[in-house]
Amino acid sequence: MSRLSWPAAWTAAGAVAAALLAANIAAPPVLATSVAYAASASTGEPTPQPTGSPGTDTTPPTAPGEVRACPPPLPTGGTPQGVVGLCWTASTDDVGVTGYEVYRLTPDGFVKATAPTSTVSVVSGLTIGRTYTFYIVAKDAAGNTSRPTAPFSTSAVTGMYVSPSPGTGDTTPPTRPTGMQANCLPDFKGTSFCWTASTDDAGVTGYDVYRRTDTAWIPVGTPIGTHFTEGNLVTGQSYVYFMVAQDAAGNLSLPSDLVTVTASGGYPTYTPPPVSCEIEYTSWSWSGGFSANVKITNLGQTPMNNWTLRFVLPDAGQKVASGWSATWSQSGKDVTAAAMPWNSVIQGGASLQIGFNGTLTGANPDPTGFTLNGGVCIRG
Ligand SMILES: [Ca+2]
Ligand SMILES: [Ca+2]
Repeated sequence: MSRLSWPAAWTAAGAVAAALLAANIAAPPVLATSVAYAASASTGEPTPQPTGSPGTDTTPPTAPGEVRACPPPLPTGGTPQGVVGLCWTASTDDVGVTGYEVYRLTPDGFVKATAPTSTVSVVSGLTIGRTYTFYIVAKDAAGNTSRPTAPFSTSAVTGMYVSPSPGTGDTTPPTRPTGMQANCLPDFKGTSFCWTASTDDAGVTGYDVYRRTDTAWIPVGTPIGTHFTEGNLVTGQSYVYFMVAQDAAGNLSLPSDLVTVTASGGYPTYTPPPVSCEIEYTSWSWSGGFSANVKITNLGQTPMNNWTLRFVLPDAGQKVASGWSATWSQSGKDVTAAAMPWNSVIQGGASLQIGFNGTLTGANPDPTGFTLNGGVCIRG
């Protein structure tokens, strides 16, 4: 990242950046202890409760846009620590944006890293060269929180203050989870998705899955395998997730692509497979009577058992008198031909022929449609 990409604000805001860093140092550095993570994670969704007077402004700001890395100025002395500079496009609000909150992904979830009032932020206390993932929300005076940005990842660069020594041991994160596949477990009531396993030099210990809410990315599961499910959702509603892989040393991978999953209703009601059949209907008539041959073809791959053919004879004067190769019956204009014991199975791709003789009082139109075991057949 070129320093040319620093916002002009950095130059003017050098003192601000220093103050931000100082504030971050005065507070426990975000990498200080896992206890701090746990304490933050235990609060659940990391969105503070609204503090404004309710009922006045209930419209949240728009989500911040175009998050990018804005490396802060190089240190002028001392032992450097890792810092990340972030910039983004300002949110808008019906009343006014009062500030932003930057959340950093940790092995125990997202923790609030900074709460700047401008569209730049420095997150300090990081390890130089390691990649960190963030999201940002905007706030208004009434405490409304915008939707979170998509996860944004960038490497910590050399900053300006002394930091704790970098970690030792395994510092190589797992590879990024890929191959996100939504609704891969369709029988599950709720959402499901699958992915391709990450790899790691020491071993992937699991995954952390996050779901987007109106105001945050919240942790929703820590699967060990390569699929995730979540119940207690609104059937038919879409949910957006991403995930990271973790190793035993707490190294986090880059975030996966976002995956949008529609919550399913679970075990679907059984719907019989569509009947795949073709009918050739051939008839000839004479004064007061007619005959018809019906060729039934099973277009499917599997045998059709105990078939029943139904069709409608359009003219009220068309009456079935006698038939062959099926048990024939008629009710009004509705004609049914049921399988005989000896031809009750139509193998996949096979055909059989049935037929009948009838009486006429007028015209002899062909039936307009046929069903076989309830499924509509095509006309041959
Ligand atoms: Ca507002
Ligand atoms: Ca590793």
